[in-house]
Amino acid sequence: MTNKTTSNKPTTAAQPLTAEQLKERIVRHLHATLGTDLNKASPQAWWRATCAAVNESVFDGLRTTQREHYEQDTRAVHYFSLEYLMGRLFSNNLHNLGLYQSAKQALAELGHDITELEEQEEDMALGNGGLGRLAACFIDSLATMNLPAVGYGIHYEHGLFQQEFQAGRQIERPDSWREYGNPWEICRPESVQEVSVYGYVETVYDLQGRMKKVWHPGRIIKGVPWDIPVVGYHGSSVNVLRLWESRASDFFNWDVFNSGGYVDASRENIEAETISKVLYPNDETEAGKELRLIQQYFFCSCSLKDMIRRYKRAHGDDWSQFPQQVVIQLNDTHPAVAIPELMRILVDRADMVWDEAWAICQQVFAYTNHTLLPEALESWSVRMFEKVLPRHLEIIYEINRRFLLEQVDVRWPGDNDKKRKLSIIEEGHEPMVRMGHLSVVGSFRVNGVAEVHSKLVQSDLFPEMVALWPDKFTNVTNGVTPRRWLKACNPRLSSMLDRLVGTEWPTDLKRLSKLAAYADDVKVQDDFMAIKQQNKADLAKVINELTGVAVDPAAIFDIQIKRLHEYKRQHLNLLHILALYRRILQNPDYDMVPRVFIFGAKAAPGYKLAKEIIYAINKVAEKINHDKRVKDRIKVVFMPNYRVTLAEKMIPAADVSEQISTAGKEASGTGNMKLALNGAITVGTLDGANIEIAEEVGADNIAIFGLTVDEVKDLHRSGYHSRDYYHNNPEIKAVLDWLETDYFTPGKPGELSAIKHSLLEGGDPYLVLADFEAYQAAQQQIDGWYRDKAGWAKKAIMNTACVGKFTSDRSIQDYVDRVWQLKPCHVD
Ligand code: CR6
Repeated sequence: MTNKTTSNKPTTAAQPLTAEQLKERIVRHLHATLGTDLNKASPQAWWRATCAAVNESVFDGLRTTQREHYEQDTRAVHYFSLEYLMGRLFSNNLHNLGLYQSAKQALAELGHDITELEEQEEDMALGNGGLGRLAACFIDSLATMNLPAVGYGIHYEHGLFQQEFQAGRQIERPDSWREYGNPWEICRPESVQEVSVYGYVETVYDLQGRMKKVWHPGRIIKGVPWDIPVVGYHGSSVNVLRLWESRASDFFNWDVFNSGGYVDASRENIEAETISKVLYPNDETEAGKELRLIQQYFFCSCSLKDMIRRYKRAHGDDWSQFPQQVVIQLNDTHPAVAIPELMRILVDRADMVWDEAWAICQQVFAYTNHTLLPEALESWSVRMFEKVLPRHLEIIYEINRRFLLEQVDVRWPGDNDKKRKLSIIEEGHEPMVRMGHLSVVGSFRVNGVAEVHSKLVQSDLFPEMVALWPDKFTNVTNGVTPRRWLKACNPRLSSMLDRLVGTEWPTDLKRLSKLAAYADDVKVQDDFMAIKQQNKADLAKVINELTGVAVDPAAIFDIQIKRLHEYKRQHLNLLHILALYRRILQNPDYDMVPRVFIFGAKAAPGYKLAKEIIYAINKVAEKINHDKRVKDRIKVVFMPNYRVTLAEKMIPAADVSEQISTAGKEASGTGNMKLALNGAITVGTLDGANIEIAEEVGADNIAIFGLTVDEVKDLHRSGYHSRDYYHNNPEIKAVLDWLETDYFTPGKPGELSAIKHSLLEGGDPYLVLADFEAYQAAQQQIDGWYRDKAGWAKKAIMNTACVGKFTSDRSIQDYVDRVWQLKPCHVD
């Protein structure tokens, strides 16, 4: 390989711009790009002019990085993801370029507060939750570590819906993040691709009598690429996130248009543009909709063709170097259709023999599994697959035929049970294509996202695949970028860390461990808690603006932020709040440290029970917050429209981090890492990355409770009867019965009964009642811990000090070592 192979330590930023130089740029763009003037420019115009000023540096880095990668002919990772939850880019780009302070000063001298201008930016919410945000953290790390990488995805016109509450119920509003354009993206018409769907396959024979398959597509769609530069931290690399927008193909349109069918032509236009219109708002569920399959295929096909075009520019028609130059990471099974698509391109288009093509595929793809939940494991009906991608279905059949014959039957001769279990096609009334099986068969490496999860992927999900290919399976524990999730979002704590452990921690997070030496230092404890207090005061203002609820920053801020799902058990948190409320009503002197329970969560629009849980929390909040007898010991707030930008305001202010999923259900979690990094103490189950967080911070600094993965399995095996807990624990019985009365919904008894119903008649599939007792005990432990100010400060400091492992730089280094075999390429 010809890569320049220096260490992947980021280089220091080139001479940063002075505030004076930035001022000149901003004013120039105000005039020349925005066409307005200092005295009449709106905050939006100021923000855009500043973005344009910043982009001068971004584009410089982009050009030099691309030139260097081309000249060095670097091996690169291609991250295929249907989701990128980027949030805002303004302060992120400024921080990563080392320009934040200069920009702050420049804007101040121009009469503007930088934090106010930051509010001008819409979140780029092209993702649902953890999986999409992980992709965003990963591309930040890749650029920071000078690793050649391209992110590929969809340029959705509408990102994740915006959430409002009306009388306590979730209402979804469309998200139009780029209604008035987005200053960070560049359209690349020169790299447009065309993608086919529908139609039929013809078998033909060439002059040598060789059989060939010819796909006659029913429709051709144009993919227009939009590039978002991804700026590494204080490094010189600027990578690209390339997002595809669908348009009607000109060719198809003109045909219909010329024959007088203007209306038909517009219909085709609309249908083609529908593909990238909207992000599916489901986290951990698969709807099996045709449009979703087309979305997946559209972006995979565009991306593969784009990669191949770039490869051919350097290597012509010689495919032999392709596996050395290219690795594709599949972010869950969503882009798995890329496997048969690459086979189609190689076999049908490049006339390669099957074995040679398959050998290439198997060196190129790697697959990350992000869930064990059965409802999230993708499978497509054979019927639909055949309609949308008839040639790909044939290819999948052939992949499967060879797999069953050459692998499964050799290993387990004549064992039809094994074949049935391992087949990519699930037989039955409605035959299905299993995308997880396809991903494992087509990849050279498969990883889970936390130690326990990777073990379960191997033992419970794909045990036979492990028997066939033990070396294929590995773990890469998730991580988060400390640039966004500490440096940028928590400037107070960041400058304290700069003083105590030096300024290198953003790219070498293990350095935070030096902080442990100060955990008993009274001055450091006071400073640390004073910062937390200020962050809480800031959040209290935001809470008041968004919900109208006044909260006291002296109370414990207890935060649960994540998608709303039964397995995440926001309703366990709610039952505990009800129990506390009941204790207060029964004993007016009930002694507890005042606590503010803060929620942030969107429910998938079609997920009824999740929406009922939101409604119940809002109604309970309303009642408790207005009940004088509570004397402010409990406040409950549900922050509307939880998103990256809100997370950045909430995480620095958290005292307690709720990570209370049923053991075995949360693959990793990443919010758990962000909160611990900012000094929150976790109340959590032994699930996902909580286990590794507990190992790092030590048992004294985390409140672990509840059933373990093995105990959960045993309980299900021996027969779980949630009613026993209801009848045996008077507190559980009382709070569930309470929900059925009209106490929280005056005049409307039964409005909140869905929760009780799911926990009793519904069998409580996520063991809420089984874990209640242990959960309330852990919460009592938290209450006790908080009363000891110095003790709490020490625990909080130890959390920040001990979670260096969870930087996404470490995750990326693990991928490099265990999967990608990639070398950094320094850019001057
Ligand atoms: N919902 C997991 O549930 C994990 C992320 C990123 C999830 C979560 O535990 O941290 O992926 N899974 O690995 C899927 O989206 C399928 C998630 O975000």
